Amino acid sequence: MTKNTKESATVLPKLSRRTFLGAAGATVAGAAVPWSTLEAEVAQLKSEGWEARPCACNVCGGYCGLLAMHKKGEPFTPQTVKIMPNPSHPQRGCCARGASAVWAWAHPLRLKKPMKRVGAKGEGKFEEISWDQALDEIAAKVKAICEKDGERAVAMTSHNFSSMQKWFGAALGTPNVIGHSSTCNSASVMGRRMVFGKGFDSAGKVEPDYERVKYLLCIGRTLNCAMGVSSVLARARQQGARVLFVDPRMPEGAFGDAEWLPIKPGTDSAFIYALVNVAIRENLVDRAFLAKWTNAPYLVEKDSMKPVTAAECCPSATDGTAFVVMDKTSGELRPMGLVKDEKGTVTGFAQPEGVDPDLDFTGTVTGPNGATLEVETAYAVFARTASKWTPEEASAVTGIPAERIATVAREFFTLGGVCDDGWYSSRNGNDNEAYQLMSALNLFTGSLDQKGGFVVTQGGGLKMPSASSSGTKGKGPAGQTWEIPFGKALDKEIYPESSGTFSAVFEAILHEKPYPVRAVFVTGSTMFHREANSNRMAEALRALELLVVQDILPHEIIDYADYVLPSTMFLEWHEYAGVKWALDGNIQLNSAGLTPPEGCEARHEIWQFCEILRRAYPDRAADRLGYAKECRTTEEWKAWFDGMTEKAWAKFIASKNESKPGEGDRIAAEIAEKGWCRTAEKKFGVYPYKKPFGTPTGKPEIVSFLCASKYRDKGLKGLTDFEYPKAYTQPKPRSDEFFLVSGKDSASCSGVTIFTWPTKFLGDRTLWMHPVDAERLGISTGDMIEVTGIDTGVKGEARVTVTNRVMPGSLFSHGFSGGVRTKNLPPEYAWVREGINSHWFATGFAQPVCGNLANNSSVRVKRL
Ligand SMILES: Nc1nc2c(c(=O)[nH]1)N[C@H]1C(S)=C(S)[C@@H](COP(=O)(O)OP(=O)(O)OC[C@H]3O[C@@H](n4cnc5c(=O)[nH]c(N)nc54)[C@H](O)[C@@H]3O)O[C@H]1N2
Ligand SMILES: Nc1nc2c(c(=O)[nH]1)N[C@H]1C(S)=C(S)[C@@H](COP(=O)(O)OP(=O)(O)OC[C@H]3O[C@@H](n4cnc5c(=O)[nH]c(N)nc54)[C@H](O)[C@@H]3O)O[C@H]1N2
Ligand code: SF4
Ligand SMILES: [Mo]
Repeated sequence: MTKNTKESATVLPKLSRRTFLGAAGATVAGAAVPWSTLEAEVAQLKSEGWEARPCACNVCGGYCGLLAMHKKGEPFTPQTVKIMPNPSHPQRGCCARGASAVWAWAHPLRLKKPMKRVGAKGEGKFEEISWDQALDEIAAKVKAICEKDGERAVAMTSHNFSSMQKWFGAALGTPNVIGHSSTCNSASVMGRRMVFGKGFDSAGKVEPDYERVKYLLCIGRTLNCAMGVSSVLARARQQGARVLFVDPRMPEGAFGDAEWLPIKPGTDSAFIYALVNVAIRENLVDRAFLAKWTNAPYLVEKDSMKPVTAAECCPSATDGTAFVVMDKTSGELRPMGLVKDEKGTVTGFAQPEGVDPDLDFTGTVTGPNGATLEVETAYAVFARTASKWTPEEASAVTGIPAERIATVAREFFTLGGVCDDGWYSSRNGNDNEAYQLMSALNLFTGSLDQKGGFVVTQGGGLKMPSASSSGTKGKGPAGQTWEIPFGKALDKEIYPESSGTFSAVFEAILHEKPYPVRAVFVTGSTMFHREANSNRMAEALRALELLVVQDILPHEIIDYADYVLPSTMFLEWHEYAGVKWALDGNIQLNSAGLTPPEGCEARHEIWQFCEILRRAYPDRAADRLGYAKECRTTEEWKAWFDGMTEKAWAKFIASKNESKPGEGDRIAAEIAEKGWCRTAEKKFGVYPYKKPFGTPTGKPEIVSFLCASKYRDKGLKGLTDFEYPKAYTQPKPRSDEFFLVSGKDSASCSGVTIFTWPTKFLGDRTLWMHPVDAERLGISTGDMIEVTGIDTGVKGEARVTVTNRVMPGSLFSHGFSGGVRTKNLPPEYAWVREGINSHWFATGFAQPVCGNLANNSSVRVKRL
């Protein structure tokens, strides 16, 4: 244990830029793995009688390409199965969690048999029961609940398994299959929706061109945890690309040649406005691009930002719904409309030739009936907001020195910067606005859909049999359709743009608002390490009539379950899928070929769902899913389910052959050979130049017309000035109060690996504190502190690591390390209880309109 010196208290780590890649940190260095050596290793193993089976890793849900090497003829054991990155794959899995998937598969704690709760809820006492008993009892309870309160009283949630849950939820007839997004990416989804529109808002749809980027700005985006992107980015770094992480803690990716800029939590908007402030003042923004290809010159009403339409001021326009610009050439207003096909789908732009839109117009326009409107351009709104945020003003809020902000702005704009549009974004309750700005920043540089810029990805174009729902329509694997009486999920009634706010279900359970929920199915989600405000969740779980958990390991959530169903994992599945993080469109095969280990009666989740539905409502299982009789054995199930998959695959291949002779055969051969295949090459320069985006204007928007038209009175404006987070009380600076922030690292910290040895030895269950704070409070590395939520009063204890990898005034904890309170655990796993779970202290605040949660909080600490 070392005492901190005054020097270490004030000096932040010095990071040299542009050193050799060899100096780059953890996973980014992973990218320096010589892939040819790996190819040679695979070839060598094959020559020794190993077979290479492709799989798509689902440990964090990224679907990176792996190879499961298996010694032919040997039973599957951790010794006879090696998990390796698939060397040729466009998104090669190269992180420690993927590699440890076999440990999770054969884990001593792997759930082996169905279990029924015998103790009190939360007590973690169970008896093992047969599959028949579990499925019959669950089916009977589901039926009773549906008869009493309707199908919508059954809700479901998961991390990555919504498509599995729809086999039950949609077929049963509940709209309440509600995912995890509000604790993960719903603010970044909403940010993209505001700027690029629907269809361009999911993770991976618009991306930095990581392979060619010259200057990448990552604001609260660590990359090194996420999805093999870092191995692609490493190629750009080898060419001298600069990477800058703006984060209250220094992520692993910022080792080596990248830079770290510590920022006070919740102040990202002020930082981004300041970058634009400098760029506008120094004439660095691409005004020509903004004027031609964004909604920047479009007129909006002053104050409300409501978009002005042709009907209001362009009497000659044929389309009254068109938006309006001031044409500099003619000095007149001109309509900017859209071309739509018979179905109403936007296919292009309808705007007069030769218009030169004025970016800066502000003034009064007169409507057909003589009424006048005070208007300005969207650009004027943005520029005015940004004008307040001089580097000095932003510095006072963000804690970043003003001169650094100015330098970053200049570098970003002159070196062809791209701002990552982010992913995990559930932090401070002002995140929608910050993520809107992260995407919008890329419009000011004009790099949209250009090589090395911010681009639209291609997509693989594969559809497999599934059950799904859209509005009030359910759809089955063979095209069956049915009515779902309540089309809208309950979170959407409260948060209209939600992409999954499960905390709304807690309210429905506890207060029957907007209506009661009595049963919940949790498929593969730790819940307690996912959802902010653990006490509120525990209270809701206790109030349920039925909680069913389908998992592979005994997480804290199972302690509250009435039934626990041992489930399969990706190494045991057979499926075709897309590749998430690549510019080209690709398809891959996930088929490691493993079966559950000896003594484990795990069954496929969709089988479990089909069986519960068949036992409760045999007609719905038969009519909607084509599941008329029980697939009793795993073999029968595989014949039915995998058979359906293979039939759909054969149809896909045939259709490809039909559209281009030989194309389907090429795809089939490449999948068989290497486990993945490119189906569409990325074409640059398409959006918005040749095809419109999904926004109201069809162009990327610097002021969101969706929000300005629909949500300005509901809490989300077209553009929002920086506001301090409402989710928690601001901690007092230089006191015993802190922001508590969290995130991930590359070695561990996903719920899947919580109980594995790498997490025991590499997982960090301490709280990071900056040396200046530690010195003021007399705390040293290894000391135990008490942590109290300022807004929740909840208490916890953790050891401290004193490090200047976190900024003064903030504490950092790893999201999935520590604070696991599962009762049902042998003593040798007691280490998982060490430390805190940051969700204990969080308020559970959800943003209006998109329902994004704040996982950050503020806490008070005391040395014990
Ligand atoms: N090891 C590991 N890797 C994973 C996962 C995992 O569980 N474990 N999960 C996967 C999933 S589901 C996701 S969504 C991706 C997410 O991957 P990323 O989107 O790259 O995000 P995180 O790694 O969560 O990092 C979030 C960062 O935000 C910082 N932060 C917190 N508050 C603020 C703030 O107010 N402002 C700023 N600027 N920064 C802030 C945190 O310190 C943290 O470093 O990772 C994936 N990869
Ligand atoms: N403090 C803090 N909280 C966070 C985050 C953070 O950075 N900090 N990150 C947030 C983010 S981005 C996300 S996405 C959420 C994720 O939080 P979770 O939804 O909990 O997701 P995972 O951590 O992936 O946990 C996966 C769960 O599925 C189980 N499982 C694994 N494979 C299978 C399978 O094949 N079948 C079944 N049935 N079960 C399986 C695992 O045992 C585990 O219980 O957490 C959020 N919470
Ligand atoms: S980043 Fe790691 S854990 Fe996530 S999918 Fe890729 S290999 Fe698996
Ligand atoms: Mo996530």
